[in-house]
Amino acid sequence: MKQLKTFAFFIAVSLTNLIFVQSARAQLQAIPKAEKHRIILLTDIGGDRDDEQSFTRFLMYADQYDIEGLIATSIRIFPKDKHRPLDGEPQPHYLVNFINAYGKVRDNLLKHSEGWPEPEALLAVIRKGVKTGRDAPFNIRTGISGEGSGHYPLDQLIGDDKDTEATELIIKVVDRDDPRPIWIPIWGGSVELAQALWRVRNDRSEEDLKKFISKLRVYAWGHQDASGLWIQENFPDLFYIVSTGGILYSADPKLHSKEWLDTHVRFDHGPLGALCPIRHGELGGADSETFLGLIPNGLSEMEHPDWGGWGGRLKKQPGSEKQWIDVESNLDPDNLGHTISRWAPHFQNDYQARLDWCVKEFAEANHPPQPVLNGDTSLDAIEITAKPGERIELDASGSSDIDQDELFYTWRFYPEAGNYFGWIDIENENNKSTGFVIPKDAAGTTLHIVLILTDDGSPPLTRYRRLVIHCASLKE
Ligand SMILES: [Ca+2]
Ligand SMILES: [Ca+2]
Repeated sequence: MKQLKTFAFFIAVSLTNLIFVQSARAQLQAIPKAEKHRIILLTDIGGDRDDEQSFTRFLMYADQYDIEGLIATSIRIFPKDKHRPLDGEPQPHYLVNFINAYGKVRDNLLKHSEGWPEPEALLAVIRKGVKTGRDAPFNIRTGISGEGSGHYPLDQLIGDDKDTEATELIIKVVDRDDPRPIWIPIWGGSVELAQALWRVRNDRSEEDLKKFISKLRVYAWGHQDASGLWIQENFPDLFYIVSTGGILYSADPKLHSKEWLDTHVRFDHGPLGALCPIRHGELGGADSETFLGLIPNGLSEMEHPDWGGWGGRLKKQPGSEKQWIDVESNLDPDNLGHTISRWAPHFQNDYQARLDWCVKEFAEANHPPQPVLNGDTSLDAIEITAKPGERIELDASGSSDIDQDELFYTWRFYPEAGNYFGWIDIENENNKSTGFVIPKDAAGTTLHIVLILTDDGSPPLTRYRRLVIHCASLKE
């Protein structure tokens, strides 16, 4: 009887624990599937350590988007680098190694948020691209090769008998019955995308090609072989960003030093962080700009590359409605990437917290706050129309933090994202609720106001909300 009682007690305690764990789980933050961005990544990982640094960060946000393809593309041939293969062969085993390390920390990540994919699901979408012979000086901004070929001639890479497992995956994923577009961050060359587009244009009607293209959103770090320019010339209606910034370009060097990387990523943060290499003595991560904007944070709206956010701020290529380039590229070529690195204190803290999630319990780590804008709890931008002279109310009541941290509010006019050239004075910009009056001379312009919500956890974490105000012209 005593044994039975003990057993009953054990069952009761176990059930209580189970219920407690489940209710704690139910509160964990999760991005609804319909709001996640779909991604096929093209990376020349194995050729440049930047891709390994960026892939570490990419996996640390695997709960924030749907990864539907991971394509290892041709590495660049560096004749002087004795540590790397020299023939340009793609290196998919790097992807495997990083995903296996991710698999070892996934159980702990699941204590902090929901939606982390099984490592097997990621391994299943790895594909190998084609060797392109990238070896010569190449103008990453214009896509025009310098001396030498820069790659094998394009007709040796694109055409009727050039399909690969990688190009077939791209087509299959785009054809999938899912209304969401597919984002394609490109960290090296783009031949696999070019061949997929060639195949669809060759085999399908003009209407079906249009439909296919309308689902794609490309964000390339530079033109790293001749196929990028070929794609832009042959498919001018394709949404295509080319940027050559760096995410930490103008950031405080302390945020990307070897010491930062060693302290917050490489040591004592589990096997995935331990795989992240040092590059040129620090954390680079230029390729990371191609996906930072896809992390839902209330600021970035990558369907509007000119709005600015963690993915940078871009402008339309002159003469194009669909192709985007860096804002500063013609004005100040030395300051590329500032539109991203202005947010570096926020996204570096965010990355640091996620590395903590690999090894710490929920109560020992920080988690981002959840902002509310004028009663709206989503992370979407709110767009309204208002008249000059009208008062706009700004209210972050209901904003919360899953760790019960104290919250700090900053309301900021974001002039670069709109087209009003005056200034907006927001009253008491650090109050939870405030407002401002639309100036008379803002008639016909668009204003962007951003709520920056930061908690007092360690490290402090930030989320945002954006209010876009279309000011009516005075005649209306
Ligand atoms: Ca790369
Ligand atoms: Ca928090």
